[in-house]
Amino acid sequence: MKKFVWIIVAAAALFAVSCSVGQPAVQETGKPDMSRMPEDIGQWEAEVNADFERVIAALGTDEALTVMNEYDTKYGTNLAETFLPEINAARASGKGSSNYPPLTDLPVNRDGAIYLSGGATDLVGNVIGWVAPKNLPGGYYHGGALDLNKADPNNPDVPCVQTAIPKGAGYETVNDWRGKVNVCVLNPKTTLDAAKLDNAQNQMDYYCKPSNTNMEYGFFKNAINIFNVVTKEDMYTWYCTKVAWHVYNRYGLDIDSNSTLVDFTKSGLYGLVSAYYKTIYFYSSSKANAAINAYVADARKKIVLAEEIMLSPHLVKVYEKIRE
Ligand SMILES: [Ca+2]
Ligand SMILES: [Ca+2]
Repeated sequence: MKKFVWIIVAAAALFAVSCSVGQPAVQETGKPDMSRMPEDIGQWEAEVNADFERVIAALGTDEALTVMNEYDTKYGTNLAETFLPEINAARASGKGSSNYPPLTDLPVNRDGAIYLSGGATDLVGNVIGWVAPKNLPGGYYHGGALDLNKADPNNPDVPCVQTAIPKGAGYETVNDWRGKVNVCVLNPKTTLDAAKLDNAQNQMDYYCKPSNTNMEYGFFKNAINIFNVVTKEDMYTWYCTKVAWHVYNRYGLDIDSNSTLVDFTKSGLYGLVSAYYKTIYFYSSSKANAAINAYVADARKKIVLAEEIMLSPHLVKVYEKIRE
């Protein structure tokens, strides 16, 4: 009888040890036990962080889908389903070359005009395509600002639109823009001071000129770290709409409307961020939602996206072609 009691005590002790070590508890299926709060929050968050970092590192690579499927299987999320269209779109296309006829009526007549483009078949395999929310007709995510003094009416292949290219800040040509799927042109609503605008464009030229390569293309600092969104004020990491914003910022106008009409929940970035917080705070939906909302509020201020520029009160739409 005494021996039997000892066995029970030993079994209970073993059970207690197995419960307190190795959190989060792993079920027989190999999945973490997400039916109750993790006992060791620090260890749980470290594990999720490590798995999520793998997802982020795989974005834009051939492994992305596999890594997302693994994450989904482990945590019950649906990253792969959410991002499959984004990944396929990024794979299917080349850089901004559509099969549509060139937009020969594209206006090139106003210094400082903002050009925006969008359209699924025009999605370049870069970050901005899935970061940008696309709520408005046109699905705009790409942008640039025209320096009319650089344009040549007789040569549409002259670099004159300040935007971002693989080296960071750079130029696109009129022909580049004529070939895009969906395009709109926004002019400054008021007459700008020509000399002041030229000065702002010349300052931006310092970064856009081909010889300046001391910079990088990107939306996040340190590769694709979604928790380190590059600020508008940063002068090293460039994406297209940030270049256009800088021209106007130097002039003295803030064309980032931060309009609440731009719904960040309609972006790939939001999908990633919410999947992350819903995993790490699976035990508290209010904690997860608070973290997601805080991220969006912070990102909205730091980021300047095409739709935010489109809704700027400083600009007025003078041309638009939506072909898909
Ligand atoms: Ca100019
Ligand atoms: Ca913004």
